[in-house]
Amino acid sequence: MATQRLFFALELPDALQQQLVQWRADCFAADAGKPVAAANLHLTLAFLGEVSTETAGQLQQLAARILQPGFTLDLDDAGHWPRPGVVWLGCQRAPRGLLQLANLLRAQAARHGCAQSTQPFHPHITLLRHAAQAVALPPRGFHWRVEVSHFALFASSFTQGRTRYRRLARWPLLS
Ligand code: 2AM
Repeated sequence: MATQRLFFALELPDALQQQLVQWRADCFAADAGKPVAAANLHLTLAFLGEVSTETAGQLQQLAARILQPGFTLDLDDAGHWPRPGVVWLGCQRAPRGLLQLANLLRAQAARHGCAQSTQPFHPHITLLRHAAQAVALPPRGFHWRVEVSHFALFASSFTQGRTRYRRLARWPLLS
């Protein structure tokens, strides 16, 4: 049966992706980790893994029925998780709307057989991968504000040594 590797996520505006890439280049050592391409910077809400076309269709139908408010993301926190080797950008205080949306999508995914991490959800944008050694983080004081009005479903593929994300569908949040 055909499967695709899927995840629900928040997109970032193109201009913000460019700003983050510039900030990352200014603030992190060149050997700190492997930079995520600008177009791939996103915030995952729920990772589904390899999913059949049928399950993907069911989860898309449920996503289309979600009535959740939009919210404001304040990106003002950064950290390093040595074990997965991830340097991330996140929020000191995650908005309630973000947590509600992610919890709902994660619960629907779990009910459709997509195993969810037992770790608490920590919203983040991965900036660098393969960052296993200690990383000097930029001092607090950075801040980007994002008005979130949509969420989306992405397919992930790895071809010719590159990770690509393709948006399959996008749904509005309530204004
Ligand atoms: P990460 O950036 O912290 O690695 C696509 O792989 C997206 O799904 C990434 O944002 C990734 O988060 C997230 N994700 C969550 N759980 C995952 C898993 N078990 N395997 C791969 N990606 C996962």
